[in-house]
Amino acid sequence: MNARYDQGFHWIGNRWVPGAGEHTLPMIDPSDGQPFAAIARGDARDVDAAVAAAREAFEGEWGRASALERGRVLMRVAASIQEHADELAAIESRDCGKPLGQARSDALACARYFEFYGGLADKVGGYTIPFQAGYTVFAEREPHGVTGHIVPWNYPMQIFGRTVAAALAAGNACVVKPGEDACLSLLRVAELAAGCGLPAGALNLVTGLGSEAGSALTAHPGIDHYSFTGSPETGTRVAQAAAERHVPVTLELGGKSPQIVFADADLDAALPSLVNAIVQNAGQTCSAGSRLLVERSIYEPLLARLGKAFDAVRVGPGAANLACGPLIRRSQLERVARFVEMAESDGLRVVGRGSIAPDAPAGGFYLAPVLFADVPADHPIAQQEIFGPVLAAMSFDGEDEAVRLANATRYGLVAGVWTRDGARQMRMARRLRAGQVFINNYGAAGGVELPFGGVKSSGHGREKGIEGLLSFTTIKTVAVRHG
Ligand code: TXE
Repeated sequence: MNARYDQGFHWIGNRWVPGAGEHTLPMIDPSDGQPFAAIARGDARDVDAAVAAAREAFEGEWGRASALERGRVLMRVAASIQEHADELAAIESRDCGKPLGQARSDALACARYFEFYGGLADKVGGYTIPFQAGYTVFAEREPHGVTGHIVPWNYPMQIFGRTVAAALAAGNACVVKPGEDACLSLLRVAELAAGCGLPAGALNLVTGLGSEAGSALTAHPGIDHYSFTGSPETGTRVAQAAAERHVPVTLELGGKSPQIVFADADLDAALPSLVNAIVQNAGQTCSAGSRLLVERSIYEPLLARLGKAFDAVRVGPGAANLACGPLIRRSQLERVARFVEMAESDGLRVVGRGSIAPDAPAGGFYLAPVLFADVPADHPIAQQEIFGPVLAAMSFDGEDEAVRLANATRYGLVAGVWTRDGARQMRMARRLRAGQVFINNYGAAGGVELPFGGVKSSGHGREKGIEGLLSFTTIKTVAVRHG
């Protein structure tokens, strides 16, 4: 069969499989609003087939593979993704609208996850436990079995890499429901993985809508663990469905992350990072630095510099590789535009605004990045995850107020602190309620090795780093009485 990743097929048991329902969904290019490819519109029957294939792999060749063998396969997958980075970047850039350079970084990050977890596969073990005389007791790490992965559209390759590579390294077989707005790169990566010797059924992708394929996956009795990245509302539904069967869930639900700048900070170092943290991927980043808290004595001078930097941001099609691309879909553009209009009609001060390149196609989902100043802490643009290039700035006096403002949202994913004062760095790190705190940097260049996840409505459980692999294992205690 001459089927390919962009022609409306699922990937099940290392084969392109048409959807049981014979329906497809058009893929829309965010840069011009035009359909350019199709994915299968999966339903419960497709999910059934994928779970059955995964179960067979888990009980068969993949489940029996040694940790060393699993690691070697994943390392080959990493090399293959790296070799195909340009091709994958082109797919991802068109699918998501992200600038080509960002898409290439995402492909390399995906490769790095496979490399990291491939290397880790045979290095994470259990332990023995001192117990009563005549016993030997050990705790062994086991895979959950068949893991369900619900991946969004904003960073398909990165989020797929960080959950799927970790799950496979731990010995699970995976069923992935990627985001319906952007998922073509993942179908291609799955095909590449098969070419690297990943056995049939170890990795399956069922495409389609969240309300159809997604909810069929969360209701399926054959799934032993879920990882979900997306909105808190959908995360709640996923967790509720999993709770019906007492299946563990890892949830990464986004944020409203603060960047906190003290008067003693190295502003030359901070400035590009403050802009990039909200403009990257058009602000559609779970860890976007979407709130800016600035110590009062440098508030106006810093805003003046930032305003100029925002003014200089150009927005255009992914292929043009400007600083900022379009938003993912028309409804997301409308949602972000509503926040901007609300802030403007509430009289919030605009300090800087980028511009859309004059030759950007008319049908694309473009929005110029904008910096608002003097935003009240309880304003919706300071509280809600906008998921667009909108930065809300406010001033503070002293550490206590900075901490209070920083912690005053429902989220707690990431926080950034800019200060030269070492003791303050440590105090702030302790007091901020977030899963990651970055001091004098933001995001640590992706940080494949660094445990990542949230507190409060940002979710629970950890991905990335060694913790990410542990999330895909469970402990079995074996007590041997030998006298
Ligand atoms: O998210 P959803 P949407 C946030 C961001 C954004 C908002 C809405 O604020 O503006 O969410 O985006 C699948 N059962 N984030 O609507 O619905 C869906 O198909 C099972 C933050 O795209 O959470 C997709 O694969 N699955 C975020 C995934 O869930 C379901 C990334 C995410 O979709 C489902 C994305 C269901 N009933 C959005 N309904 C982050 N943390 O980075 C949907 N899905």
